Amino acid sequence: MPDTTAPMPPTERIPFEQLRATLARIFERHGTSAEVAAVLADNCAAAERDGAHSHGVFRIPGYLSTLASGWVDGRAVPQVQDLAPGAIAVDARNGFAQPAYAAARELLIAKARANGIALLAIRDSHHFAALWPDVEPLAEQGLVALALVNSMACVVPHGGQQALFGTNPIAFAAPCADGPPLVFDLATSSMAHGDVQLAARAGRLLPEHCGVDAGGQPTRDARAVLDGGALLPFGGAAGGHKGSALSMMVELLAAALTGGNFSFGFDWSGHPGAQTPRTGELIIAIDPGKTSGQAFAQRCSALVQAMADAGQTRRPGQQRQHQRADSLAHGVPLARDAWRELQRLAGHADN
Ligand code: NDP
Ligand code: PYC
Repeated sequence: MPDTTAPMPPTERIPFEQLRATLARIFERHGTSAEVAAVLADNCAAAERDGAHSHGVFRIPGYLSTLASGWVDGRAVPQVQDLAPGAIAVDARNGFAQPAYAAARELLIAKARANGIALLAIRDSHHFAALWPDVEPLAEQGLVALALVNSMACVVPHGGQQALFGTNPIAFAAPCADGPPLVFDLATSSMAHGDVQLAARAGRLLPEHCGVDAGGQPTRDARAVLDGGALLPFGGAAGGHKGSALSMMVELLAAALTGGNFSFGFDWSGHPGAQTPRTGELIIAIDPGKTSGQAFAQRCSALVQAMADAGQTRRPGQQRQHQRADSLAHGVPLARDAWRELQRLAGHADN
């Protein structure tokens, strides 16, 4: 919960394209190829534009320390394998997941349209970002899409004593008539790890039932969760078994099915500064036209209307859409110091 009594730091409004170009320059200056830099910059700038702060520019130091540690290959060239009419595999070769996805996205779309459904299994990849950018563009092209990625062992399975699962998000997107796609994107843990870091930085207490300290005792202290403690699956005291089951499913689909590591299955201790999990990602694309014709997007719209009629005043993805419109109209809001630091990292001479 934001501390509304704390003074707000001075902010600036940065044109989206300027932010994107600055981030691309930062990535390239710190060890990625130009191609990888462009993909990561698009992703990170889009998260900041949409107000997805846990995976916007806040992540830049983590990307850079990981690149400097040699844990990830910022120049990796992904290898795409066309496995079957409905299946593609990509070996990211210890590179980032998004360039691996970009290398196979058009093939995934073509296969989904030809067969009604297709899956893309990415292995040996690092995903350090929000997941909705992986599905929203597919829904904008009329496809239903689901993406799952596992991360690093920091979540205790329901009833367990030690961290095993990642924060393991699931993102879903569906085309919706007369509006943007319907999108949700959520960690299967009580909170995203990034939000715990943001809470620790701001000195904010976590909500109840989010985490435990190094001794396994419930705590609301974000620092205690980060320093040897762990998160719990989402669902709270009464429903933690449900979040835990979904997280288990993500481990199986994003790692076991793709050939990637489980969240507990990699050892980065030889790379001090490494922060990006080396795991896997699964993306499933479905052409609703094969089963429901054009009716799907209309049905989606009808469902959204029925939810509003039932009193749901905010649908998933709506806050991001609002923030996106504001950022595109007025510039992306960034704390002045953060923007200066990004310019310094980009090597811009006048800063
Ligand atoms: P949130 O809990 O902030 O949001 C989850 C979803 O619920 C969003 O689609 C959001 O829409 C929607 N939502 C939020 N509040 C409401 C509400 N009151 N009514 C209706 N819908 C609502 O997300 P998380 O903290 O779980 O995850 C944050 C990000 O972290 C995600 O993008 C996720 O992909 C990323 N992540 C990445 C990981 C990785 O390994 N790469 C690991 C874990 C998380 P809206 O977008 O409009 O707010
Ligand atoms: O916020 O939980 C998270 C996360 C893990 C990896 C990237 N983001």
